[in-house]
Amino acid sequence: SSVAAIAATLVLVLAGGAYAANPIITSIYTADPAALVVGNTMYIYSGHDEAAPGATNFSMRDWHVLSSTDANTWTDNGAKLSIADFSWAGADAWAGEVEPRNGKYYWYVPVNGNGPGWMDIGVAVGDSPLGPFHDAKGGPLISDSTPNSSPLNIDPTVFTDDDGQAYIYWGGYWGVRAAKLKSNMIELDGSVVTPQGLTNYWEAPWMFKRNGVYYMVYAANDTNGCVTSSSYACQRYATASNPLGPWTQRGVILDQVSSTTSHAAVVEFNGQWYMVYHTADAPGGGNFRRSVAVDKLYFNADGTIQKVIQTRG
Ligand code: FUB
Repeated sequence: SSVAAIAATLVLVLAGGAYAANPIITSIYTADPAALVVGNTMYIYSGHDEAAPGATNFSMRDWHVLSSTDANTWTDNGAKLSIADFSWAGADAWAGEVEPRNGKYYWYVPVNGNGPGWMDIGVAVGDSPLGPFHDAKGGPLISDSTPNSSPLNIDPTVFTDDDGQAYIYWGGYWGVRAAKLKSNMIELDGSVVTPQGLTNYWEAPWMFKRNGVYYMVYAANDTNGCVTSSSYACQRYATASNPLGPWTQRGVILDQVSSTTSHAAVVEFNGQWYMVYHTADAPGGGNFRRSVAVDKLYFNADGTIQKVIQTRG
């Protein structure tokens, strides 16, 4: 009833969890958000779902940049990077992330590299958070030379430590990998390692540091208190005292969402922490027609993270 709806809204407002309008953009379907704060603006680098209603697979060809100065009202700045920007790629503009360095913005993206394997990771570079961006390498940063090899080279997340060393983490479908990046941000530095302790890892790593602690947020698909079916995913997080681990898994911070996939970013903006993620909640939405949502995230005094309350509608 409308009385119940008003009461539910009041409860959320009083709990401090109310949030204006999820999904944040409904003019297109958006997915796989990565957040970046530059000055007074939060940018979300998002995928773009173009699958037809009822489709049974992804149709993703470009990435959009969303922006806001209050984490409440969002602008879609349009497609700022596309498969067509990588001459060596042909499809599958999956989950990317932007990392700044020396006044440039490096956009790491998984794409179908048209090689013997399936997914490669490329990197584009631009002079501003909104680009324009162009292929920084002319070929993959990480390539898949083996058909159907596991883990897939998808979902890169890049983190720069206080000493200036940058790290890249990636991988989905049973595995995560990590490596150092050279200061040019477009070459791996040293060997690829397998981080330990990211229990039930499935895909979508997101790395950040707070009060000297390294945090890894990731999609997990275990049915042990996390999801109702392994077709779905929740967001777990782990902490470490070293950027390459080993990690200690700390719990679930986002329950299963309405889409089968779950992909999140955690960011501090104007003194408030947020989780940015996706759901199937938009009108006409679905597993391949997803939409980005934003909700507040809270830390406990001991550095652990409270479960995010999904505000819907
Ligand atoms: O959007 C395509 C894939 O689905 C992403 O790479 C994964 O993180 C999952 O969201």
